[in-house]
Amino acid sequence: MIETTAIQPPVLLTDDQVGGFVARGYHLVEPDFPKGFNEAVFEDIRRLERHPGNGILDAVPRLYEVYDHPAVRGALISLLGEDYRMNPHRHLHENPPGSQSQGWHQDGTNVRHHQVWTVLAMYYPHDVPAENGPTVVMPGTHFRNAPTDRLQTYANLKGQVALTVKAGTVAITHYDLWHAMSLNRAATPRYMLKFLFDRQSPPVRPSWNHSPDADKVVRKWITGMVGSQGYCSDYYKEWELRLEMWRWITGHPTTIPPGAFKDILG
Ligand SMILES: O=C(O)CCC(=O)C(=O)O
Ligand SMILES: [Fe+2]
Repeated sequence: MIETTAIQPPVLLTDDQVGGFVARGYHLVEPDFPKGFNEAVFEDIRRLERHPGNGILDAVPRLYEVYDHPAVRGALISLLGEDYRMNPHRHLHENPPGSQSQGWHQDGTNVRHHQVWTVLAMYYPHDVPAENGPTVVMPGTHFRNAPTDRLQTYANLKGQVALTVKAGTVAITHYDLWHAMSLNRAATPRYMLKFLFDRQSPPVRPSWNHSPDADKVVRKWITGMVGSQGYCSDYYKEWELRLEMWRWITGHPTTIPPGAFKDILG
């Protein structure tokens, strides 16, 4: 008899989680990898003799298990549709002890939009406490196309979030989200595997665990304060943009006239 390993069904996101992604521009997945898995990846990386560039998947084949995990696949299907693809560009980011922090930036070129075509999926094979040089993200900035030279002059931003994560976390971010590597004050390097995933076709219906009551659930994300803690006017200036993204990803190819969110969400 031939034994086959059953492929586990993907764990799709909820309306609340997709709403959170739309408003903040990122979502954290904490897959339940088998005991010892993250440690094994960590060891594989430490044993690499040279940086493999895009060859990291062949150099550390265990990484297939990260991106095939039902929780990771489910999140990617939810945000990019069932036919999403892994992009050939991927990179092992080492943040060595004593590093300088990186400037705020957006990856890719300055062709930005309010849709979800590409995400970064950053996997951390070990715990990343604050002193170990976490990736820092600025919630809500995937809606802001900032000149790269201007971004470089920004330092700590009110409301920035350091991704202090536990081993095995996969941080999925909108491709346009502002982010940066922070300085590593610890004695050990910080590793992060950055993989990109691309949507192949525009959404025609929600590809997550969607309920008919979704609009009630996401209203708090569309109109809630994201990013700066405390009053700032940007949060309501983004309402229309968030709604535009939410409508697009649920399969409504529509442009929202200014102020129309009240008619749509009640
Ligand atoms: O290493 C990190 O935390 C982020 C690195 C990064 O964003 C980059 O090099 O583009
Ligand atoms: Fe980056």
